[in-house]
Amino acid sequence: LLAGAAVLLPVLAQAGDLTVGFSQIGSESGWRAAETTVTKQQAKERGLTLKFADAQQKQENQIKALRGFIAQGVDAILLAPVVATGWDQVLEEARDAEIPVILLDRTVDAPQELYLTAVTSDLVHEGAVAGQWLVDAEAGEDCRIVELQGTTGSSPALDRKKGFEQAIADHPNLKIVRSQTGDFTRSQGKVVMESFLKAEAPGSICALYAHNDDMAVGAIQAIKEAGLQPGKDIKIVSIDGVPDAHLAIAHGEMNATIELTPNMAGPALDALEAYLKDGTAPPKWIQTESRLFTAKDDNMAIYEEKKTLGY
Ligand code: GZL
Repeated sequence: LLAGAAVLLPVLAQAGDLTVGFSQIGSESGWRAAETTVTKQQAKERGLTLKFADAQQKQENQIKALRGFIAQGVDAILLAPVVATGWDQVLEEARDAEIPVILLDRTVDAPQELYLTAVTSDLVHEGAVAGQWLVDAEAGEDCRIVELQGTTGSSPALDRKKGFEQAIADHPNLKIVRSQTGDFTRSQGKVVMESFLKAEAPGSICALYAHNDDMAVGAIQAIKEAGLQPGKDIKIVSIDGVPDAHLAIAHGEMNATIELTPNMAGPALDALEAYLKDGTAPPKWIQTESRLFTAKDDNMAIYEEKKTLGY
């Protein structure tokens, strides 16, 4: 019995002993809130101690949080980087302290050796799927598009724009006539959509491409207040697959969304535990899957199921 305990305890203790610092961007969108919920659940299930820091979407707060985690001597750091640049210095400090950093849902323009792995979707592909959906929906008809971009300088805003533009490049009937950041929030999505509607001749906007559902939901409000029918007068394609996007599609007020899983922490913590256990180095990119949802799907059933997941 004693021999058995001698073997089991160190393994159990190892999992239970781990302390992981998590620098989260904020709670700017329903998807972000779900990612936080799932990450806390994943840590709890694994017996990890998670130190959580909300940066209210400010990079300086994330850098401060990372320095705090380093000073505390955490075993590892999870970082959802609000923007892509400005991380080299603090990531070097983590490396010098031999604390592995794993990126969640966004990437950074820093040398790959400064982080263990990045767990993200293929953000360019998401933009391309959105663009291809509109190419198919318009089938050659002229369509003037407005675009609500995500947070300026963030990898999803850069890559989702790039993918969408690549997908429509060979279709001159599709043209982006206005493009501005709504910072991934409902409130800003509404404000910027109002400005688009005021700036453009009535009835001249054919479609909205929003880099996330929260901005699309805000824009839907603005479109209704302008006396137009979202999903019909203005087609709407977006990304995340939050419950309210499925509800809007079920009501005919939105046309398509590309699902982003909120569970980035599962693959991240699997890779971390393997690395800490026996030095197994994960690939620098662990890709999560994306899936297109349209009116053809049972959006009410998906809404009911997803709204229990902490969005
Ligand atoms: C994308 C992620 C984005 C979500 C938004 O990977 O970083 O951030 O699409 C969130 O909802 O604000």
